[in-house]
Amino acid sequence: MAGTKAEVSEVKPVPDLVAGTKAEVSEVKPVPDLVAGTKAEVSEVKPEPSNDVQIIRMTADRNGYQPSTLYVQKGIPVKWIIEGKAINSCNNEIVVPTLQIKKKLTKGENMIEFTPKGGDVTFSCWMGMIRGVIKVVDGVNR
Ligand SMILES: [Cu+2]
Repeated sequence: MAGTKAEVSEVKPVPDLVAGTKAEVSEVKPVPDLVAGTKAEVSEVKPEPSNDVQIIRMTADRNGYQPSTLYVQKGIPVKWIIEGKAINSCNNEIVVPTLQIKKKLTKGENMIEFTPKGGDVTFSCWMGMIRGVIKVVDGVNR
């Protein structure tokens, strides 16, 4: 009956845990459920997804406008919230040529609303010293 090897397969070799040879084992992290309302502070760069509006946040402080590169999805209205953390003589007015906007910034939240039609939206302080760009992309789920 060739039954002599019945129990052999229960003895499994233990892989050597030689230092440095373990690879990729610990990289599998559980993906948190995206239950509505539980997402918090994930990224300042990508908009919070929504069917009818996308919100991007940026701060103005003594380092300039941060982040200086933001992403929005084409065709969906944007609420661009600029948190005035430290307003000074440099950052106190933002200029967005493609939107024909010049906006004085104040401490606290400032908001610019627009709908990206395609083409990146560059901006700067009124002096042109500190600069940034809103990249308009077809899809932000990257
Ligand atoms: Cu400036």
